[in-house]
Amino acid sequence: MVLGILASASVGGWIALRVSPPKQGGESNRAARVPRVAGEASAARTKDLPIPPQRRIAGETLSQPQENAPRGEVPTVAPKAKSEAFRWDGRYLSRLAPQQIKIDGNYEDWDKVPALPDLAWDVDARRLSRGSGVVNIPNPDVDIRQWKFTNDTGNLYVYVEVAPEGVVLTGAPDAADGYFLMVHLDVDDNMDTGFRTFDGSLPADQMEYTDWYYPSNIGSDYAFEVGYGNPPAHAPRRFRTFITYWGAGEDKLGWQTYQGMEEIRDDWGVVAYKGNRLEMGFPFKAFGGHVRDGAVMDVALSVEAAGEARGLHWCQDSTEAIDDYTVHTEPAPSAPGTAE
Ligand SMILES: [Ca+2]
Ligand SMILES: [Ca+2]
Ligand SMILES: [Ca+2]
Ligand SMILES: [Ca+2]
Repeated sequence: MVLGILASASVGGWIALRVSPPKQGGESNRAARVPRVAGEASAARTKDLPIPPQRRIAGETLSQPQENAPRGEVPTVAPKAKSEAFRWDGRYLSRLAPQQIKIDGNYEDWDKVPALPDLAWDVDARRLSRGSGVVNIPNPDVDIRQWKFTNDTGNLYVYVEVAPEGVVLTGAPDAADGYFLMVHLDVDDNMDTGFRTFDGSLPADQMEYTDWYYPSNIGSDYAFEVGYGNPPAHAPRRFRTFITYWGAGEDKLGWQTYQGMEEIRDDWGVVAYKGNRLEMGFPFKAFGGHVRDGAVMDVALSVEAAGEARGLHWCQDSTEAIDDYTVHTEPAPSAPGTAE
């Protein structure tokens, strides 16, 4: 079985990419017009980058809240772990749904969804210094600056903007690099099921990646993703959308370490991207019935890359979490913006 993204005719510098229909029926023949970025990526190599001073955070400060994390206009609630500065109030955010989003590379349809900001130049390569703190890597392709999250009557949507000088999905679709953009979903609102996207307190045999997606701290049962790997760690090397699952099997939720990850569904998502911005959607039905009207979830975003296109190391940036996002497929009577 090979489901892939099939490149078709190039029209006026845009490549129309058709995402193969999902195997189990559902959304079919959805096509996203996805712009060519390979040329832009190679033009934005290291030599012209404004490199900020390297920033190191001592190991003991890892568990401290980042007091200066930008919160934006969405109300926040208290953090659930010391590593977090805050959590965005998902119930406020989800009252703005459903929204009408089209995955087409135009972003005006996101205007009514408030942005969730992220620190500038906070990309880290913790695996270079595991146990001794954060090593910051100035990779603008990975440096999330703001994101948005919403749903309509049958799909989850994310909008992502990295640093202005960055290129999202650097080098796609014929990547000489590795790049993954993942939206972590704690679909049962339970930290004890799924994979802890950040937990520095776990024992050593469970540590692999548990300090990687700092500061996000949710029990991620699924992630919906776009990306491509750099072999041999991630084979085959191809551009794809997919769903990662941490659970007991067959969409049953359970506790897993990162090593319990399975990539279970290819090409259910639709993505459009250009320059430093991206929008992506995945249907509820791709999540084993756990995402539906009324479902309460915690949500966080991570972007990671091998950094080879920049002459840098593998690094990641993650966001603070959205707390208790509640899927609404009908407009709330008192939703902001609906009252006249
Ligand atoms: Ca759009
Ligand atoms: Ca950032
Ligand atoms: Ca969970
Ligand atoms: Ca961050």
